[in-house]
Amino acid sequence: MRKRVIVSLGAASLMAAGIGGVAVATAARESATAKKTVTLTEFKISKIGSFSSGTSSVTFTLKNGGKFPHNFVVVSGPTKSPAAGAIQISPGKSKTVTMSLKPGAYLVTCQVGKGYHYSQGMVTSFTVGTFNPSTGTWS
Ligand SMILES: [Cu+2]
Repeated sequence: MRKRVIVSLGAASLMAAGIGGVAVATAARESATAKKTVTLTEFKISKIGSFSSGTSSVTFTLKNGGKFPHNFVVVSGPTKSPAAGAIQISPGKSKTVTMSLKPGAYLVTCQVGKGYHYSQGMVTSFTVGTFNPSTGTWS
């Protein structure tokens, strides 16, 4: 802890002295952390968009602009174990599939391109059954 403080002060001192290399390194480190404000309302999450390559972290400012509690869940993609298996459909083709699904809410994505398709908007959801807010269960 003490060492970090010393290093930090050292970098600040070098920047104050006008040593460009240190300033560039500091700028690169700053650009790797993106910031985004996201507003959640009934029933929408504002567009998040994309972060430039080299972004190593994102600081989200989450605003609930609605009347109900909301939360924010980031599911990384592509998932390795989809809830109901990935079904590949070739261009111009169709498939019929029957899935056993328990009552609940499901997120549906197209994971082609290691998540690229869903990053472009191939994301939707559906529900099975009815949610009972007083018990917090689906049936
Ligand atoms: Cu797709």
